[in-house]
Amino acid sequence: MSFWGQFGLQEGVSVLGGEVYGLHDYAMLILVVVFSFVSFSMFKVLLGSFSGRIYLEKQWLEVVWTLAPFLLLLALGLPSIKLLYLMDEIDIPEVTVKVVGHQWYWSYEYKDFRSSQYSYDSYMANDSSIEGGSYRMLEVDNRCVVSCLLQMRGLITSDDVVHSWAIPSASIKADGVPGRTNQVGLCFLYPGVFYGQCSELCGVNHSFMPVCVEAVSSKVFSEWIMGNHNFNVNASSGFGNRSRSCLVFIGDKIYWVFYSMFRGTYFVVGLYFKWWFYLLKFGIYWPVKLALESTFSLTTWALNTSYSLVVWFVWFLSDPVDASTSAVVWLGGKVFSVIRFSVTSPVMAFVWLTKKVWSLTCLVANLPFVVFDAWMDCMSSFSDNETKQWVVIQIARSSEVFYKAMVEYYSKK
Ligand SMILES: [Cu+2]
Repeated sequence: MSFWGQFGLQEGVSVLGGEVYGLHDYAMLILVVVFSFVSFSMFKVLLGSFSGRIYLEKQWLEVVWTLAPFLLLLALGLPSIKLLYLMDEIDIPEVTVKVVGHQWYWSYEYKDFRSSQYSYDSYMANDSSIEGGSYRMLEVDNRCVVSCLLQMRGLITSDDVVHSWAIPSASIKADGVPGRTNQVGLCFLYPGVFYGQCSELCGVNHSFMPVCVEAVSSKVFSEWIMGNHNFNVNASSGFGNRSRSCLVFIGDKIYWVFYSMFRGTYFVVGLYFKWWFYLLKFGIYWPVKLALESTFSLTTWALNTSYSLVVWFVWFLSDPVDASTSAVVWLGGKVFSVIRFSVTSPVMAFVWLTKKVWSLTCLVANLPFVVFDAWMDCMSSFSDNETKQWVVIQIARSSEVFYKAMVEYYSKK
């Protein structure tokens, strides 16, 4: 540990890594509070007089020291369990990379594409081959390439003994067991190179089989994967050896020109209408509506009240007796009108009072639920909604880029 930044976990670089990082901070917060309270109590007891004549029995104290640990355990346990299940859940992955542990290297296989495969071995890089900026004993000759912000899945298995594929910054640690497959989600938030090591004692060279993942954009990734695949296309599959006549080729070109023109016009017209729609909606409609609805009544009320107060204060300065008398009479009038209301129409007054009491009771009764609800809500995830929205949008965009590249590639075959 050379820097303060290495005191906690490594910063989360994947969707789940970020969540785990948040859970760690959240748990630490509770831990610090508990530790402070317990150490304070211990010092208090040790430095005290060792006599407890006052606290012989206290019901509310027993309730508190039963409920508080229960709530703390709930606060620690619930988000942790939720995250545990989330980490196991992998939504339909676009690409799968199979990770196979060997004594003592890793190999990566990409086999998601039709009749095609691509695999390679990844050995630790020699000290002599390491350039400035890379890490000794962590760098490899062939990195595992993944796409950032794309739903990817890692299937981890082993060829000989139990290994463990681990990348701490992405909160990934999955055992590679011979004859079994473990699955992890790989959804890195940004491009970069992320390091890890085999985390299961697997023999003499256990320390010398690092994990090195290079996350690239989905465009670069799709180009890389298409460029490297060894396509075993057979003639019957419909791909490949398709000869096209010149006429079909010209027809395709004409179709493409008309289609592009149509798409372009559609886009421009759509943009024009959208422009006016959003201008009217957010530029005129909403500001006017908000100004009229929420601020008008409040502003007039506040202005009226402050104006009358200022007038009264000026009056008070010039003629204190008169102003005070008038204020007392005004207040008396208010009180009198309340009394008169309850005396002349007791049923109405009773109904009004009951309504008020009922609504206040409801508010007080609902408060614990509201607080609990808000608490559960903030515990359920450690990244804010804007971040989540951004991630979802970026994943959708990356998937689109990836699919387009794939469709383009196959249409050329
Ligand atoms: Cu190993």
